[in-house]
Amino acid sequence: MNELDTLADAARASFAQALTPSDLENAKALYLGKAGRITELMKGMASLSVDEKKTRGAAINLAKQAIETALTERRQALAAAELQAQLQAEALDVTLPGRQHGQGGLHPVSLTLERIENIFGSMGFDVAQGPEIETDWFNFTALNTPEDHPARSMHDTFYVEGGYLLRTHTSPMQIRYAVQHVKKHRAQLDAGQGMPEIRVIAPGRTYRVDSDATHSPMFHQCEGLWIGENVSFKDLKVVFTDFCRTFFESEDLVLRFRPSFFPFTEPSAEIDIQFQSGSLAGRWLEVAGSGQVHPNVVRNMGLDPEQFIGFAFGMGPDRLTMLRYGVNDLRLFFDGDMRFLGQFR
Ligand code: 2NL
Repeated sequence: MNELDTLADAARASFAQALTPSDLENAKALYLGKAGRITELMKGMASLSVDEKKTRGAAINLAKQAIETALTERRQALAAAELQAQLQAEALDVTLPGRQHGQGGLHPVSLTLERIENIFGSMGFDVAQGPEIETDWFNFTALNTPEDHPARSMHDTFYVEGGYLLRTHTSPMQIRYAVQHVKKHRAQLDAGQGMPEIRVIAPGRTYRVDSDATHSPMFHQCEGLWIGENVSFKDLKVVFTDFCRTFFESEDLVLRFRPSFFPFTEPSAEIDIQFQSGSLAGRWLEVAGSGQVHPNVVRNMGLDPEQFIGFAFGMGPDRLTMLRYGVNDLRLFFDGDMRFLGQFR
């Protein structure tokens, strides 16, 4: 083997040893660079005759071409290996199951509120929503609740900075709604033309200092109010009976109005229901408080209690949800455990 073949072999061997493109470029410089072996051999031809230069030059060129071919092949091999490694690293298993986007759903209490709103909506009730941080006036005073009433104590009500409190029921929103309604029809009222009836429900979050299996410091309430010139307890019975039978999808559901007391109504009644079939059959279950709106409260709405009369009721959507779905611990609704909450859709 002549020295040029040996040189080409050596180049091939050193290219083969290069494992990265930059190693390969360093190896190339040794053979094909400005100060490389081929250049050196070319320079060595200076003292040769013209004929000798021809043969020697051709031989060196052959060796150079062989080295260049080896270089190109090695470059391609390294690039292919690099691509292969990258493909391997970024391999996708197209047979893996896709990521599931779980279907969302409404909270069970939201489902109940939606049902309540739809049922009362179909009976001509507006739905009013408003502040959860209230003033003493709207939460207590306007509702005929005396200064020394236990509900106003710090043991029952959360007070916040600035003399405000967290509403303990949604009735303040009904007072706000009634006041707006009356303001809107003031001129009509003053002209002795009356006004459209007030028919509204106020669903939403309410707060009390209380926490056990059946009480949560945050709970829901839905109050209802119907005020007009000729609205009676009979209307309350019809409306609430209709509501309960539709809500519980039970036409033979029986209601009982049991005398009670609330500062904002007189007379007042607790409303109990009794299922005639199913696991709850035969038991009286308390579902709401109600009554004829107290004259002082009618006055605080800006109306004359001699002319306007009506009824109000208040119920707990959390408890209605427990009854409807047979849940026995209220806290399950507010713990945020998806294994529980995911069962309602
Ligand atoms: C209960 C008791 C009740 C009312 C709420 C009310 C609202 C206005 C005027 C008069 Cl604006 N009354 N609300 C009346 C009677 C009872 O709720 O036990 N709720 C769960």
